[in-house]
Amino acid sequence: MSIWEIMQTFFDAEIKKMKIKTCYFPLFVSNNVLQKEKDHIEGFAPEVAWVTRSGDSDLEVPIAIRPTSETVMYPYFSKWIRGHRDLPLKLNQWCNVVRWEFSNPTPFIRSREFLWQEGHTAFATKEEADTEVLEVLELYRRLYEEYLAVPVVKGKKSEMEKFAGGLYTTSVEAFIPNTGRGVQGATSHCLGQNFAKMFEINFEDEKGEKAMVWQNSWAYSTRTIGVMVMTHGDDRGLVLPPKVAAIQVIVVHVPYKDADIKEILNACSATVKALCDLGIRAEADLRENYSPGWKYSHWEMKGVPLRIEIGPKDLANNQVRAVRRDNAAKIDIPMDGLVDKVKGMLDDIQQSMFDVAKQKRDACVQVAKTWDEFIEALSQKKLILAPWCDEEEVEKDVKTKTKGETGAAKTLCSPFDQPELPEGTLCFASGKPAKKWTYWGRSY
Ligand code: 87F
Repeated sequence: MSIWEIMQTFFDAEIKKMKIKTCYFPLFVSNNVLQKEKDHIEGFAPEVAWVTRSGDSDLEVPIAIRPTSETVMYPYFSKWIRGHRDLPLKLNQWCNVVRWEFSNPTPFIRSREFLWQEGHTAFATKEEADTEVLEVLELYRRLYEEYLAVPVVKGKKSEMEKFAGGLYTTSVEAFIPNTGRGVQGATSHCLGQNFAKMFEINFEDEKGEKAMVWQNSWAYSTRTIGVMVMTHGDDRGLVLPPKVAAIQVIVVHVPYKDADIKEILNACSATVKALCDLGIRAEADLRENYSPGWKYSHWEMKGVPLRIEIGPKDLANNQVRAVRRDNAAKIDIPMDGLVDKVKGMLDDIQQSMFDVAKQKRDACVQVAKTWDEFIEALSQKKLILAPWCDEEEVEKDVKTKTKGETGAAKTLCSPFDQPELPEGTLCFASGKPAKKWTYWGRSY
């Protein structure tokens, strides 16, 4: 839970700078309002969970549990927005949602209940909405890259993969080299005026004329944690980036038969205090009923970025031994200047975890210019960058042709950062003129 809390603290402070207000709407959705969005939730309907009973009696009308809150919030947007001075209306709520997943629920990645933030905003102009979509997407990038040390690609979803209720969808996309799968990290949608029409969210503009609002919605969920775990974890367990680790440094005492244990314990406690005083999240594991070796594995499994061992020899030399979780490097650090040195090491771990993850991710990127290259790269679990004609029929066709036990290949996003597309480049799948470079792969 600390990981979530740390990310929440960062993100919440950032959106408050953007003047987004905190709100909370109910968990239960009446069938009535849910049906308002009928066209758009049609595809999602099987995932909606319903409360049908209380105690022994059936409810007169079943009540849905929110899978997302458009239908809960937008009736109020319609009431609250009257004139242009009521705009922009920018709200965010932190809550849980329920989606009854059938295919392969996976902890954190695809679970039936998850935590998220959902931002819902309304503007007088499309320009303001467009700007915010990208501002929020940049926060998602920072969350992944600066906090979770996970490299992501920012880009635009295809028409097939976008949120059907919106105008366009942007996302940050991660890739898991071990499984060769892409994973959508977070989305920031421009909804256009679709929901404004459905929910009658109108306002009187500066000229006194009736106008419709432009809306956005954006979310990241506890899936972020799953992506981080898969990116960094190894055979010994979790590996946590220091910035999100609840315990950044674990101090373990190493007793020897004849040594003065009191002195060692005191040194451990003093070390923890010195670190904590300067804002490092340090704790000591001074339990007598576990051996140092047992504790090492225990804290390694929990992903603690740095372990400090203090034994009689270290005391005699006025130093401690530090062991990094990410690369197992062992370093003796003099007691003098310990805190600064530890701070530096934590920064270094954070950076090096990102660098290693990026290097592994980049090594998986494969450019495919023809169908054969595409199929070959797919079989090698690559993150495929291919020139594409951007036609829905072609994406459908690729999906059909690549359907297998491990799922079909689909577009992940078209990166904002586009490599040069030379005149005359053809689509890898259709042979028509290519319009853009797009990332493809199997995904979670
Ligand atoms: C499942 C059941 C019912 C996704 C669902 O991405 C409805 C839905 O509307 C549904 N699964 N969606 C799309 C959610 C779109 C949008 N909502 C606000 C976001 C960001 C936060």
